[in-house]
Amino acid sequence: MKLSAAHTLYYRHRNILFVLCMLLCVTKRTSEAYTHTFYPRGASTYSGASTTTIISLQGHTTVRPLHIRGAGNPQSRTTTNLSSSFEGGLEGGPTSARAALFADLKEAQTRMADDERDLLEQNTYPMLEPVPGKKKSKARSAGGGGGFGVGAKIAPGPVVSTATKLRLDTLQSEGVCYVPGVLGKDTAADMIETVQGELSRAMKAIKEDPAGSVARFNVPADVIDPLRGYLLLPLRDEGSVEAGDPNGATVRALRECLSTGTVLGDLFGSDLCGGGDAEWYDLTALRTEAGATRQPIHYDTPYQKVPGLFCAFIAMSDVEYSKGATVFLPGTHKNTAERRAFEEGGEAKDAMLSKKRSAHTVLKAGDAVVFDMRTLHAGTANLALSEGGGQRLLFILTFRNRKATGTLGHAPNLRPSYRHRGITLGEMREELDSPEPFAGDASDGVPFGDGLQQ
Ligand SMILES: O=C(O)CCC(=O)C(=O)O
Repeated sequence: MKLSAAHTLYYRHRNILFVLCMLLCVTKRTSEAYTHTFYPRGASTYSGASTTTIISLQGHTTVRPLHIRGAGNPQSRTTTNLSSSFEGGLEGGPTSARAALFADLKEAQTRMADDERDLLEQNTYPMLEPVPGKKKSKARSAGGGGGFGVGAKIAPGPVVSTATKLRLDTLQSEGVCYVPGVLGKDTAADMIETVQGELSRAMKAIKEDPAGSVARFNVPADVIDPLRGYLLLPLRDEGSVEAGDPNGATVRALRECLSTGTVLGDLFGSDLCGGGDAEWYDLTALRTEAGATRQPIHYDTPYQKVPGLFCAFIAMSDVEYSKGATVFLPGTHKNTAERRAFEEGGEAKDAMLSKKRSAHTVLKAGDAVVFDMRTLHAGTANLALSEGGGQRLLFILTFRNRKATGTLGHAPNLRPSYRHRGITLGEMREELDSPEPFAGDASDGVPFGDGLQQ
């Protein structure tokens, strides 16, 4: 088959692209690093009821067909133009080189991700809950990341339930664990409404002042991706602050996720994840829309012996595979041959991926996947609306284990004035136990506030 010039170029240079993409993936969570990376991070405009989408950033339009498994391919598509969504002046202006670079990079990443999907696809299975007392759990034997490695040593720590111990064991041996029911259904539903409200406020704010984009979306306005992005959240959502409600949806969600004795709180509070001293690191919502392409396989923090970052992706509504799952490569948080093949790239990586059993999340509203951020993973494509795609909203919490002293590779995914203050899980728990959480000062004498004041 004759390859187009673009394909030929891509195949010749895909190893270089791979290294570039990995560097980007490691640093992409940092707004500080953003000017060097152009990785798509940020919430965005809605693509509307399109079947598929072309990303058009500041006049630079990508017209390549999306190659989404399970969706008619190539697909008809509509164009979402960020310039028109953010009329009134964007950082960088309509000829922003950064926006053009972003679009090119995004296209290259999608090609790489599609190749990886083809290699992984035969061995990808839904992630199941870990099952106790089996050498290989159902989940694990099905390739699930929820496998339970009997005999894996677990760090001693606070007394925890058998279920929590099983999850910790799984997290330690596989690097990832499916944890159902961390948020009540009502709280999850309230969070959707709250995040939608925060998103409209943030959009309005950056329309008036595009320079505020990094503080709210973690990326400059001219590279906001209409189909995939992060929204940095306040500890108390604006709606509840305005209503004078100390127990708004975000506070309730944090209580259900972080308090001692809760399913997720007991994981974050474990010695493995850093205990009460663990530093609060991410508070964000991840949104993808129908037509969002698959991400390349990546880790969020490079390998170091002691795991530095643990993250929970919590579904605010049911997420079918067609809306985009997260696919994990269990066990790749360790310095194994598989992990080294990934780092080596090229044929070694392809050979590893073609044999590797991977596990993708299937989350109902309120369910979470918790992972050691050294673990290889990727967001899969959110299909066209006609193929079952649609908005996916994840509530994300991350804590840093202070015992890990090596480089973490990314800055906190937090609003700017929440960062680098050493706010701990323990301190957040005390606040959540108080009558007016996060309404006053933190232990450093500075107000928690909305995270935006500098
Ligand atoms: O979209 C997902 O499920 C995964 C997102 C992710 O891994 C990332 O943005 O680093």
